[in-house]
Amino acid sequence: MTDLAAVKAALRTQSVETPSWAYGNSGTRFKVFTQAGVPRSPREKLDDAAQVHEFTGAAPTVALHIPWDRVDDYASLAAYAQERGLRLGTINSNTFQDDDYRLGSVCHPDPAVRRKAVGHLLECVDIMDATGSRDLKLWFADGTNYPGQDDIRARQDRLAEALSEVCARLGDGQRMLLEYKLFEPSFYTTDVPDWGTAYAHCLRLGEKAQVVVDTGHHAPGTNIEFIVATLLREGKLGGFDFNSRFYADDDLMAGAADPFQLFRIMFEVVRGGGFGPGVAFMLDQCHNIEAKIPAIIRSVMNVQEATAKALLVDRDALAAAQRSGDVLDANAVLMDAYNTDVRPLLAEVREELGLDPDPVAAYRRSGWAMKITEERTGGRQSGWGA
Ligand code: LRH
Ligand code: MN
Ligand code: MN
Repeated sequence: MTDLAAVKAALRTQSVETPSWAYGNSGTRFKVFTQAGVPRSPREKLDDAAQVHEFTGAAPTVALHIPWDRVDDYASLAAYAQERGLRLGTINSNTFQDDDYRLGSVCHPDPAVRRKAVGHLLECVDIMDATGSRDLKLWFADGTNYPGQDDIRARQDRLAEALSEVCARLGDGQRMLLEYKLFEPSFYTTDVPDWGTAYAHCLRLGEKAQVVVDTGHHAPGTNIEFIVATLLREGKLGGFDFNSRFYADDDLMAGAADPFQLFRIMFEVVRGGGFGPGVAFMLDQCHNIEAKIPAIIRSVMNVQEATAKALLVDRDALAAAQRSGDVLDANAVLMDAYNTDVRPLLAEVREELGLDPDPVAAYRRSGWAMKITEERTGGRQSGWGA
């Protein structure tokens, strides 16, 4: 039997970080569709993020991407966030939108380019000091397009050197989250293509370095929950970039393409003791054709629904079925939880927190969409294709 009060208590503690870039215009490499009322500055992105938090009660932090969210005074941006009931969250570095990085950034064959890239990463740590952020999230577009283009192994050595310099700069309580991605924008080799490579680097770097799993960064059919279970077992799962994919790195709403996969991932998180402050739940997605703020609210709710189902799994019954080798029963215990309609439970949790049980409807009624459409003109791109 699952203890419903404990499930509700756990759900009340869950928070999902939203990415600043999800509030801006974005698109594919074919077209960016601009929308009316999108933010023109980091402060306006925070205004929108505050709406997501107001209606979900579960999105108190906002991830920044540097230089997309570059400002003169990060402490005052943090104060602005705080006035809106938010905190600035993970700082995401960007070493992929500069002409100098054609052949890579921290893995580039030229030490001068590597120095520039490391300089940017160190600047990101300075920003963390000013914003009070705990996590630095590193994703590298580094790789090669053609066999023989560069020395695969030397590139790993350069990467290790850069990471250890940045790791050494981290203060107490700060962490480095290393993100992997199968391919793209490089097509032949990618310098951090998979969890094994990220894990190997993080293991050498020590306690402050953890792996981040972006759910859109795997080959089709990859068993992501196995990766999650393994990383948790090794104490190396730092967090998630949640989003959905059908084909490549689609960055669709979390839980939209495959809610069952999100449930299986969340079950391994719960099972592996990862439901706590050590594992960051973040969204990393873009909204190219749908309205952005309600899509982000929906994504937060999708993560909550997957979590609620994971928490509802009758772990004693599951263990008993597993012990007795009853394959069908064991599977049925898991499926019972997955097939439970948790929406009424989450509505109750929201009402107990003084929130509207239906965050999307409440947002729509609020008039915020109309207000920003009237007040904001000339909205910015998220950074993608900028
Ligand atoms: C790369 C990525 C990484 C970036 C973000 C904008 O595909 O997932 O996390 O920082 O997208
Ligand atoms: Mn990501
Ligand atoms: Mn991605």
